[in-house]
Amino acid sequence: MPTSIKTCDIFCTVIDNYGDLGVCWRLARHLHHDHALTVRLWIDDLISFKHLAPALSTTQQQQMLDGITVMHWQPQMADAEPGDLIIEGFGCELPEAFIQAMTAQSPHPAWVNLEYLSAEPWIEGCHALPSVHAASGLIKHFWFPGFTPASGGLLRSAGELEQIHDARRPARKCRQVSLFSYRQTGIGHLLDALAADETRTLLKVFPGQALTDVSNWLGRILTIGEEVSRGELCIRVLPLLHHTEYDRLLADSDLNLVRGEDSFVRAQWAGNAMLWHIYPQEDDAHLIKLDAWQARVEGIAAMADTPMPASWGQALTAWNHCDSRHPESLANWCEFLADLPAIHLALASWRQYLLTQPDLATQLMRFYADRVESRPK
Ligand code: TRH
Repeated sequence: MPTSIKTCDIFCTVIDNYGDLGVCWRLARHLHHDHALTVRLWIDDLISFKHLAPALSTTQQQQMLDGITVMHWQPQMADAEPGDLIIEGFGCELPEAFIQAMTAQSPHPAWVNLEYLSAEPWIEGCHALPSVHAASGLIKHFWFPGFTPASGGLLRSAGELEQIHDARRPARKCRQVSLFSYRQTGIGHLLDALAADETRTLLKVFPGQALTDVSNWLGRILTIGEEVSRGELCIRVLPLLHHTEYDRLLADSDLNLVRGEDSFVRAQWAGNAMLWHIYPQEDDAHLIKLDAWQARVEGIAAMADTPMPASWGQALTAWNHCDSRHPESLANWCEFLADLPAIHLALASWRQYLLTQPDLATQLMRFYADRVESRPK
């Protein structure tokens, strides 16, 4: 292990959607801007990446973006000297030649496998466990991001929190809602409630499955830039924004409907009312993760004397069960909308609790600093 960590390689493959990419891109920036590391980010799909970072060129093998060296990771990768810290995003499997180069290096680089975020208690027992890589004999550690001090933490940077703070606007008459979700067959119930509500709502929807669902409800296909009203609901289609702009939009909304992993975490830092559409897994494994997170939020909100209204849990259930056994009518959307101020307070307490814990990049740097310092000299 190096005596101190100055350089880092992050590897990421894009399977579907933007989450893995979004998390790795954010982590790269935090390690560079907050911890002064020189970071190389290896991405196999620059076309997807360009949706989140419009300044990116999709044809260059190597380019600088926001202080990070972005490498197009192709099957035949050029020889590269490994950095001090190697992060394998979500078990993406490092190239054989790169592992050989790590083995040849003295001392060996620190090697981390970044896992998916979960609120389940078992991750605390697995977080930071070492494992010996069979072929090379190198040690790698499993890093489990989470919501408790015994987990690997959440991605957060002081700069991002400042931007969120600056993006908040004083109370307005028109409610602002952002929508970024997976397929939602039950979304019509929420849209009906918003259209019939006393308060006017501006719903900002992003391209993808959510836009298809909203278009189905309207009975016409919407395209980027369009704006349509039904009753008190005005729907505006936005293009995908780059990370900073998206974070600001979440901070400036009264309700964020988010999904996956990275937008889910960003909405928690925004601290406004939110619902999470969790990435659906086979055998409903995701519902256990959903329940674990809900229980943690409700527990902290109750302890802080800002109890979470029952309508939030009901809406969360309906939002995530709309294709299976549970009927969408489980949610009383009118009650949910009326409860938004109390839901906001409960989530503000949850945010406060999360802020007491060190962020993921800081924890990662401390973990290796402690290990290096405690080695026999
Ligand atoms: O795209 P996702 O559905 O990603 C998912 C999850 O990460 C899931 O855990 C993983 O297994 C699966 O991918 C493969 O949702 P997520 O995680 O919110 O990622 C979206 C990224 O897009 C996030 O970094 C925020 C970003 N984004 C923007 O930058 N601008 C935008 O306008 C929007 C709507 C999103």
